[in-house]
Amino acid sequence: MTDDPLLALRPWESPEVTSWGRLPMSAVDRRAQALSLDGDWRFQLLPAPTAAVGDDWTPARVPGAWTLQGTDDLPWYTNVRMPWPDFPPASPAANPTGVYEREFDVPAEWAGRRIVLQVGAAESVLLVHVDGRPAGISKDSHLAAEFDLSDVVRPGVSATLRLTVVKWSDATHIEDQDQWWHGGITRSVLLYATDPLHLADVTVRAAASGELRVDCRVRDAGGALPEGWYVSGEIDGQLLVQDAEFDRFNAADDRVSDFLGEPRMCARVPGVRTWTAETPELYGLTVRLHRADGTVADTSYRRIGFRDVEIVGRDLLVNGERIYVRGVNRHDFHPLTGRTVSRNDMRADLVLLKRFGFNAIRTAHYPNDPTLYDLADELGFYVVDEADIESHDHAHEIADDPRYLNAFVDRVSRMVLRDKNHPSVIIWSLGNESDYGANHDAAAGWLRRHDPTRPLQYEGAAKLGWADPAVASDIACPMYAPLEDCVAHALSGEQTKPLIQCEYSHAMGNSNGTLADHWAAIESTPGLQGGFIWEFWDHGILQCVNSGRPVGRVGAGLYDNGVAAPGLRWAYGGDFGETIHDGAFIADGVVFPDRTPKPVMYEHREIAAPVRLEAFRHEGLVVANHQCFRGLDWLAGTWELALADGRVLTAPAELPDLRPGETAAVPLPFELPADSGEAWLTLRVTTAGDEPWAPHGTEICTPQLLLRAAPEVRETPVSGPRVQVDGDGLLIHPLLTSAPALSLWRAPTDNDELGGMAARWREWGLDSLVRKAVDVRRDGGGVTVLAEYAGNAGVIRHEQVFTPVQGGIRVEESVDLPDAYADVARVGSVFETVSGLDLLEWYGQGPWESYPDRAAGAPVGHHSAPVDSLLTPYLRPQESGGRHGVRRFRLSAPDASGLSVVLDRPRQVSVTRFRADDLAAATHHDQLKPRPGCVVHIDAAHRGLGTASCGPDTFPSYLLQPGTHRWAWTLRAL
Ligand code: IPT
Repeated sequence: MTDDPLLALRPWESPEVTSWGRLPMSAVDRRAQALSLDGDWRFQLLPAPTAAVGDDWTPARVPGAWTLQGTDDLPWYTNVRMPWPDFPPASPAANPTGVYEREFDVPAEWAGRRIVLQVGAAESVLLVHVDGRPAGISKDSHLAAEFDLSDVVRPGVSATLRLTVVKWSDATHIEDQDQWWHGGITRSVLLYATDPLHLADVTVRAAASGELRVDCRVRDAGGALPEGWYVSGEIDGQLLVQDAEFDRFNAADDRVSDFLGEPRMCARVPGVRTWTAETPELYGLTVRLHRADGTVADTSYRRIGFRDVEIVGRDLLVNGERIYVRGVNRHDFHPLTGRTVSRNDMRADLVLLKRFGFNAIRTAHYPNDPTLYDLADELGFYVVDEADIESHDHAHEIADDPRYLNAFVDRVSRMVLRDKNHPSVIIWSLGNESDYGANHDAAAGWLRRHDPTRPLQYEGAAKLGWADPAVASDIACPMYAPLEDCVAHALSGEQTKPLIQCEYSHAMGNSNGTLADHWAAIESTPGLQGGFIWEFWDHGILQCVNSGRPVGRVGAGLYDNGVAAPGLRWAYGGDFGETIHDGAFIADGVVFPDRTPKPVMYEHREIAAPVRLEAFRHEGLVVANHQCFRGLDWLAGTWELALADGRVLTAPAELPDLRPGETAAVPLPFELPADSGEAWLTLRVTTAGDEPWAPHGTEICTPQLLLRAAPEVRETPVSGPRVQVDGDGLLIHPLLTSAPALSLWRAPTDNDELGGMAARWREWGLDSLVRKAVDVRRDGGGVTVLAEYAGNAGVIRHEQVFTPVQGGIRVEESVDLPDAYADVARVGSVFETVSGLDLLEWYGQGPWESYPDRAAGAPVGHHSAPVDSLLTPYLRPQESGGRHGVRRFRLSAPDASGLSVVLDRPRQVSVTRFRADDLAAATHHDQLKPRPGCVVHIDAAHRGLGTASCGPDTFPSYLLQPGTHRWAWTLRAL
């Protein structure tokens, strides 16, 4: 038994206890007036909350996770499964408990003031003691907890603060999000003082009309409010007026007591500049609370935005306009510090997202760091703010469990109270993956009453019926719904709510196939308004390979461009010795753990392009403004004409003056040179001036049009020199170390593995086909080779015809794929080159990686890159580095020797240092050993990527059919 009353309550196994001694959440931001208690604290990790605290202290960083700071309690990754078997509300007896202690000085000038401690976030139960006396309890791991310490500290005297953080609890069952499990105090700890007479809360309603309403909640620490206090306010210099009608109404209402500390102020801002994600116009609002003598007792300052959000019919409107939601799901994440993220890092996240065309964030799956919302207001993002409720593993039991009712309402209401004044927040979310029950309806009831100005959504409710008016979701917000179901719903005549997928296009590994198809449908189907890609980050934790421990502390130069330095690697599930875990499912973001964009980011950037190009008959173009609120004046353009013969012509572009949604015809900027073959026109669009998120000259998009198609590539056979093959009919060539052979396999992507395709390919033996030459025939200088590959679902016949052509060898290939091999990874040739060929130059799509169903963001042009840079280092090695639509390429050494390949038509090509087997055998990049030569794949056809690791596979049009495939290419020495 313990004599500590907080421990005696055993709050880690009492879902009804959400807090004790905690102040109500408030939107008044005290960060600017606070003393920081961040830094190194005394720390010890106990095996259980009831274990005795000893004398053995080590320093621990606050804010931070102890799981990343050298303790033996390491990060642990599970998705849906709880890391332990206990049934809610129980938690395991072995329960790491961090005890943090430090002294702090209470300034002498705080005498007579109200002194408040704020703990930014603690996982998952926080117990507060000051000088050994209990001061409070809090749960709700991703929102701040405040405690009034006025009665327990003495100004001018120092005090000892102990924060005890219990890692596992009843609350863990509703914090079962798909992320690493950590323990610690993950956001800042602050101390501030106010006058006893203070602004307990300020609620702002600022409409696009310029109407402003500010509701204040005034309280006095002593209880009764003193005589004669009043409030005043101003917005960018304009004074607010107290709403006399509101006061009169309240005074006449006998339900309102004499204690009326709730004044309302109003203003009308003429010619208001409205807030949207495209035009994030902010105004400074100051609210002052005065004593009777006019002196100021308390002040609240915040930036606000004037905007409306409403649902009309099945459209979500911002300021009366239908918007597109180009969203991403975002966790608070950092590869060194876990869920502790600095302002600079959050800003960098948002700047990157803006530059790649995103305009919306879902704070998956808990309220993100408060600074994120300030930055979203400032840089312009629509935010779906999500409450910290995910009971995934025990969803059904908990949704109706009255013991958790309090926690549901607590978490939703505290989020709303904190974030209600942010213009960026346009939708509230009740949480994620928690089934649907009475606890949700209770929280929704509170929310609708408290904030009728925003819609709410909840996927678990919406899935009971996308059009059902009775469920707690104003948005049809499915996750990973097949596109055809979304389109069918929009066309059904039954749709009543905007359809915006809360998660779609799962970015695990080499993924996000069909993103462009989704957006083609969204932009052409009334009722579809977008969605949130899953997700922003790959949650790789930087790990020392030798010690197996996380690096943990921020230091320069540890990682770069998606690849960890030698001796380090990006850890995923299982790498910290977790007994149960979900492996690389934690690495499913559009950026690497160091925020390097994956190729899908360029795909997204183009899909979201604010300026588009269309062909206009034969003599002109149509330029279109695809924004909702802005003209094109913030953009500049350059025309670029890429000709197949290698020439690139440029000319400055004059962007037409277009309002949102308008189009204009413009003349062709170039006369097409005769005889230059295929011709592509690109409009390179950059920022004309400095944007808060992009300096002048930042590339925004590169819309492209084909002006003239390519003539067919023809080669004329010549006599001699004879093509050389060995006894097995394998090509002998001085530049090749391995002759061109049939390839039907790729190192499985995460989608291939989790979607079941890879297992099928292995079953068919496609990963280890053995070649047998059955016929080698000479015909003049050429050779025809027929080979058979004995797969487990039938023999595959492959023919190669080698013909001498001017300066090289023409290779014509065909393969007959029996019907049993429906849906293989690729059909093509693979060969390997001598070492030293380190530069790839190609004419085709690029410069970044592209695949058949993810090729909208890689313009056709003349590209080059070092071979060593071509593989994309997805955390778990897999097929990557492919380039789509390649017409020809050269591989060269520094002395300009090397080889060139001309393809019969645009093909998928990849050049890396790795065989498919090498990639498939490795679990992490530090295990890969680059081969000295190049491994070259030329694919007649390559399967789309899809998103089957979570969600739909690629579309049938991107699958490979059985039957005969033919392709041809010409190999020359340079
Ligand atoms: C869905 C989750 O909401 C999200 O947190 C993440 O796990 C994502 O999938 C996949 O990475 S839930 C899934 C079981 C549909």
